Formats: sequence, structure tokens, C-alpha cells
Amino acid sequence: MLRMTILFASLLALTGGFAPANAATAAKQQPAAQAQRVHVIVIDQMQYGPMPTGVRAGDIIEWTNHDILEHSATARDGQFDIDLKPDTSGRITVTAGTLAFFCKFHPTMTGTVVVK
Ligand SMILES: [Cu+2]
Repeated sequence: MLRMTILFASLLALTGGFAPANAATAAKQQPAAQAQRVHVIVIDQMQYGPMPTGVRAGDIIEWTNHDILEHSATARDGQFDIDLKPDTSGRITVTAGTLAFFCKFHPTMTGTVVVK
């Protein structure tokens, strides 16, 4: 019986789980298989620091403002608008796509993160 279960699981893995029930199971198992990671973007001297790479859907992007001025992380597509007073942080959980953002107080501050 155990052997049959293992075989069945292997078949599911091979087929990629096309049936809705299998897809739901795979989706539930995903968070455990891929730990959620936090990617920090430091703001300093009127700039966003280096953009994180290797970001996956479900990860967290955190902006931390080390500057003496207030900044923001504002999505170009309007999905989020985080005000960041000096020495504060804000975070979002990302979905797949290209995350383009800027500072609404200083629009020359821009950043882009690719989420896979
Ligand atoms: Cu700013």
C-alpha cells in the first residue's frame, strides 16, 4: 500500500498535477517547500539601495528608510503606496511580475524588482 502511494505521488509529480484537486494540494504544499524570504531595500542619501535579485512570488520586500527625510515606496501601477518616515520600515508580499516603484516626494528616486 505504501509503495502504491509513493508511485501515485511520483506520477503526480511527473504530470505536474493537472487536475484541480492536485493543483490545490500542490499550492498548499508550496509554502512549506519554499520558505518565504525577506529582501530589504535600504534607502539612504536620497536613493534606494541595490535592488534584490532572485525574488520569488510570496517573498517579502521591505523598505527601510535610513535617511533623514521622509520617503515613500509607491507602485507605478498603484498596487501599494508606503510612506516611510525616517528610521521606519514598510513591507509587502509580492506576486510574480515586475515591481516598478518610485518615491512620491522625490520622483527621481526609482526602483524596479523582478519577481519570478
Ligand atoms: Cu524620497
